[in-house]
Amino acid sequence: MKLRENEINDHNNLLKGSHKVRFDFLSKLIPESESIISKLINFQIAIPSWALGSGGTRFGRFPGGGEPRNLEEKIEDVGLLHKLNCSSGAISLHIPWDVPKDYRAIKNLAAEYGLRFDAMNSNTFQDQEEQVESYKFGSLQHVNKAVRKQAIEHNIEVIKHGIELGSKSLTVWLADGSCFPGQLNFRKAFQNTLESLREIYAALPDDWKMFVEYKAYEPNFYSTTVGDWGQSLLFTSKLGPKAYTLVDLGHHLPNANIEQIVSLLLMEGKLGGFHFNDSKYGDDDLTTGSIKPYQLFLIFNELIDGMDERNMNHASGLGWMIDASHNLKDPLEDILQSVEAIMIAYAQALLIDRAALKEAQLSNDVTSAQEILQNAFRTDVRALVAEARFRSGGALSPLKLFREIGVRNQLIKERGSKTIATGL
Ligand code: AOS
Ligand code: ZN
Ligand code: ZN
Ligand code: ZN
Repeated sequence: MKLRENEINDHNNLLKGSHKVRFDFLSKLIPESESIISKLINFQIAIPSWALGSGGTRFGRFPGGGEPRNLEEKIEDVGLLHKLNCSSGAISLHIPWDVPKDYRAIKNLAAEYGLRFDAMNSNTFQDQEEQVESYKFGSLQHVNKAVRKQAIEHNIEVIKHGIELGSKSLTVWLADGSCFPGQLNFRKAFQNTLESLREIYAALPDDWKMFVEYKAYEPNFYSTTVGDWGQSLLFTSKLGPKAYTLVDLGHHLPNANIEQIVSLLLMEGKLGGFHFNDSKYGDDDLTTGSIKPYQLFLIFNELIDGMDERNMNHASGLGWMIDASHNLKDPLEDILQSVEAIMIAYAQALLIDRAALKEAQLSNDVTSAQEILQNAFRTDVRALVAEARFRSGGALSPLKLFREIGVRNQLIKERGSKTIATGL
């Protein structure tokens, strides 16, 4: 579905008055508001193709209807989100769920919506129908060379699709690991994985990056071969300068200090990017910022601190992606909320008085350091984020407009109520 000509304008005209009151107040409080707005305008977040439909739990799936039935409709959905918030200008594809039939047509369609292709994702965590070897006991780590070869070839295939579409990176997430002590020789599993990754790395074009995503557990519950940032960093360091570690916020053991991990990876020049989401217990893939907004803010604090003058947009080479799965909410509404939460955290982190924070750190003034961070975090910056969106031609309240015009009902009318997007 497409928005009608004046839909955003009409919506904005209704909200403009009250928005202006809040924005004027805020811009008086924040002298650097103009520079923050221009940074927000430039910041884009990639939407994963697999988050456009409802996910599921191990126990059930409750699709809401109108889900995209193919790659074209997925691009259409992200295009709609981007029209509404002007901050979702990229899509991250997954092979084999999103194999393009006609590269040129897909590229043109994405361009029409102002979308670029972020990291390509390979899938060696499931067996596909036509597949010869099984990944039941792992893929790149497998004891059997034939299985490893199949998984390597799949990844190279994914790179090829990505080259055709203009993507510049491959994300490798492995489900490899073991469920019971004794099942696996850890060192052999690591070495096999490294050797396999090396072959994939060798197929990367010069201007490409490989992101190695880590995850503490699940689907394997005893050991995971790329289980934490240490293991990922070990792989990416051995692989070379085109390999980076990817941080999915839900992939840590409980209470891990993710902002510290981010700061050190950045320091080492090995931070590849993010899969933004939120979690209470594990890889919950909940809406970004729905559980731990302060953590998200602290991550952005480290990013701004560590990236100095480097622009925090796609030109930085970092992958700013969402990885989510929705069991209850409308997936598109959920993504709008996630993008909003990321923009808010970024804007709040831009408010931090860095000179004062440095001063407090150097004088061991713990109380002031906390005050400085929390002053920024407790500032309601929503009017700044809305202003950035407004200036880019987006909706002052994307979620409100999404509901006002009944997007979901229109999608159900167009696509049917029983559609289930390919994905998790
Ligand atoms: C799995 O837990 C990882 O987060 C993956 O990044 C992602 O969910 C997957 O590649 C999508 O299928
Ligand atoms: Zn992920
Ligand atoms: Zn995950
Ligand atoms: Zn996740």
